[in-house]
Amino acid sequence: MHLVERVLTGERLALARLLTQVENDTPTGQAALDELFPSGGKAHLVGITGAPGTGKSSLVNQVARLFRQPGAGVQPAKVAIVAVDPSSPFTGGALLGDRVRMRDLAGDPGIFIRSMAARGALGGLARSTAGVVEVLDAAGFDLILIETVGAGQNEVDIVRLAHTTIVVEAPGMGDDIQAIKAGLLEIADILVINKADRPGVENTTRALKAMLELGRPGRGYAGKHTLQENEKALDSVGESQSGWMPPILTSIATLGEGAAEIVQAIRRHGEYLKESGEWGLRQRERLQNELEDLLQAGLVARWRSRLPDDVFQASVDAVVGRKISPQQAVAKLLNFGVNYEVQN
Ligand SMILES: Nc1nc2c(ncn2[C@@H]2O[C@H](COP(=O)(O)OP(=O)(O)OP(=O)(O)O)[C@@H](O)[C@H]2O)c(=O)[nH]1
Ligand SMILES: [Mg+2]
Repeated sequence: MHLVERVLTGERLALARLLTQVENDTPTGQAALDELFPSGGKAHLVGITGAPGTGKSSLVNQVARLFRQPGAGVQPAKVAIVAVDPSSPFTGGALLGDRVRMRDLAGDPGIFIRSMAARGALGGLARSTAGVVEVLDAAGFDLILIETVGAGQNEVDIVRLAHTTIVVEAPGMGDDIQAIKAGLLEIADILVINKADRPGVENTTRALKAMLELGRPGRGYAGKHTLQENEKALDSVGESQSGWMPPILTSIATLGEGAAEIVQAIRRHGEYLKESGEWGLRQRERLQNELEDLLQAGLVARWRSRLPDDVFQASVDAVVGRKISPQQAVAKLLNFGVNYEVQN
């Protein structure tokens, strides 16, 4: 049977093989993405990010486990975990740790774990992660947890994939809260202070609240960061303009404490997105960005392939010789493209 069909029937080995093709951006992978695309767009994509070692993997493990427990008559969700390793020197070893920690989930046929490795140019990782997530979505996973270290633009791009973004902090940052990337806080839908068994939880909570209120003034966030307070606000979705207020939750991932509240918050946020129409908006924005990126890359590649290299090099020479500015060179080259098109 064809690889894509085998993936759609839930064959794990076929899925793993296909993900490798997609990750490596092979023709097989590209064709499969085209074929699978109509089957996607159903999964709840949840990004988990935060500084190295804050307990993201431990939390992902707990959350996945809870989603797999059958609720009252409800079929447990099929969960995929994508661990993105930005291959920085200090996370190199952590990936191995993740595998060991997640091993207890591995026997469950409703859970699929995939580690991604950084490859190629910047943006490449975000793109291949998007492809991998697209395949998992089409393959019928209801919940896709994407773990990435919140370190830079590349990670923010990965997080942009998600419907729901969880930012994980650990206490002890206290007053030194600037250590948290303000950009990460802005994209947080749910904040988790993990390692709540350590001192300094109150300080961190206070600092996070202050930062959230600074970043989103006048939207009624003051003090309302418990899930219960959010529930009340959510009941009035549609009536009020207050929107979603990121709850600040605490957890001890190593003991599983607080995981149930995180699961509840993920579910509520998913409902909020759907009720408010933001789910569709986010989806549309993401696909539009993807379309624009691809269009740009495609146009440049096509145009460049038609431009004889000696013509390009002559322009480089002219710029290097300060005869014309880069701007003038580009104008000339673009014109050349037009003339070339007309002549041929
Ligand atoms: N004391 C305490 N330790 C924890 C808690 N959660 C995780 N840890 C420990 O913190 C270390 C890092 O946990 P991970 O889950 O690997 O953290 P991570 O954020 O995924 O780490 P990277 O992927 O390397 O960024 C491990 O030794 C965990 O056992 C917690 O709630 N309390
Ligand atoms: Mg990890």
